[in-house]
Amino acid sequence: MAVQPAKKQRFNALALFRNALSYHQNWEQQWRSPAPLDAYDVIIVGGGGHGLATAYYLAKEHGITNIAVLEKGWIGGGNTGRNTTIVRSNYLWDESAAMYEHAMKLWEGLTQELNYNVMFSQRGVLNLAHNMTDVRDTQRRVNANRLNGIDSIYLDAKGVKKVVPGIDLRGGGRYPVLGASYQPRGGTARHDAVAWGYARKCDEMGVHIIQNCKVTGFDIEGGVVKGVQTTKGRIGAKKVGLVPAGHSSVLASMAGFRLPVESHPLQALVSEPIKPTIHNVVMSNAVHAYISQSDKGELVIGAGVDQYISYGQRGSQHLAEETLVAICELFPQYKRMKMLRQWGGIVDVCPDASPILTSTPVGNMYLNCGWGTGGFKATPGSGHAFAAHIAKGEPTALTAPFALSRFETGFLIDEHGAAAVAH
Ligand code: FAD
Ligand code: PYC
Repeated sequence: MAVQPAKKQRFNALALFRNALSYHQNWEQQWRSPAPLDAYDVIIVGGGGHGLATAYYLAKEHGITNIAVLEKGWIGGGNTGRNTTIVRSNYLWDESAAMYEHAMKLWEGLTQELNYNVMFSQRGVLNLAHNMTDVRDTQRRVNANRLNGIDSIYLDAKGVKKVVPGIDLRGGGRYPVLGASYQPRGGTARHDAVAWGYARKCDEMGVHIIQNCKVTGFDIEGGVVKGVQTTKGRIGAKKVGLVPAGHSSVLASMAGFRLPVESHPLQALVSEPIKPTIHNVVMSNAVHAYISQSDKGELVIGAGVDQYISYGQRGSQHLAEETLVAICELFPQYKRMKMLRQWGGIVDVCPDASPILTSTPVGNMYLNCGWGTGGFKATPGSGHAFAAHIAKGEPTALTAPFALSRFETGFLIDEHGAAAVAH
């Protein structure tokens, strides 16, 4: 089928009508599927949100358009399409606040930037506190957020009830709600639209998106990367950016270095759809559960990570059960709801629960990984910052604190508290 440049695609009512009558047979592709060239200026490995965003900002802000994004499956089919879409920037340390708030500001204009509705919904995110230690930790984090100009508020129990009327503050006796951090600008976005929006813009600027193309090795000469081996053959590259989420240690090992990451399954579930009942995102680290409601009406519920290491994209049954029991203690009205679907993704977690954005021991090879349970919210900021790092060939103010060397120097950025998902 002839491939149209995505640039020509414009929304108009007539096109909608015509496509409806033709049963969508003539819909133009949003991005092309080109055969790989012999070589590119930059190859990005991993066609998730972070990889596509990196390619987009490389093209848009650094004028590098001779780029291929290589994806072993289909774009957005990894954690981008498996996450529970929570976006917030209320992290403890200055380095993280800078990165996640940078992302938040980009989220706030992303639909316009991409001309693609990513359904960013700033419905507010609460992180509950269930005991005095939680309360003190939460207040400390709220204070740190405010010093960084982030819209974080501490709510006492009455304040929580006002924002989330459906919550049972007794928490079934096990998890009484004493307070919460509240970020009104936090919320949710449509995860796969983020991948599609970036992909369409990348295509418009000439970036090649190559799906079903697994990277199986690297050509390294004199300590400098020269190309990648793939299931579609060898492809040369001046620079390579690795953005493989749950497979970062696999790719690092192909390139001959080791990472301090562990790969864990993380699961989520959705219920049958119901009318709107919960209007914000409620998370509890202590309970190991969080909940929001999708625009389709499904309750979107997530758990903590499975403690074992695995590449199986599914979560274990006992965690799902514990999570649902805890959710029903906080929201007893959901006890008779039926769950429709359950799935998992593999998250690469660093010892300090912060990501790695770094140059690597291999020349011209760069790595962006380790976002663990919380990278979706960072997608635009991570792509933007990583693109600048790759273009300049050296750390930027945003990426420097997240270098691999921090595990040697000890300058860790401990965000286990703010991660808000047990791991
Ligand atoms: P991915 O979309 O996984 O992209 C990486 C891509 O690399 C994949 O498509 C993969 O196929 C590809 N790849 C890997 N190896 C190769 C290779 N050898 N060759 C070619 N391609 C390769 N974060 C939040 O902020 N909020 C949330 O609410 C949230 N909920 C989550 C819920 C679940 C159940 C899970 C699993 C994760 C959740 N996360 C959340 C985390 C978030 O999804 C990830 O941190 C983020 O999506 C990672 O982004 P990515 O785009 O890099 O990943
Ligand atoms: O980091 O906010 C988060 C998150 C929510 C669900 C999974 N991760």
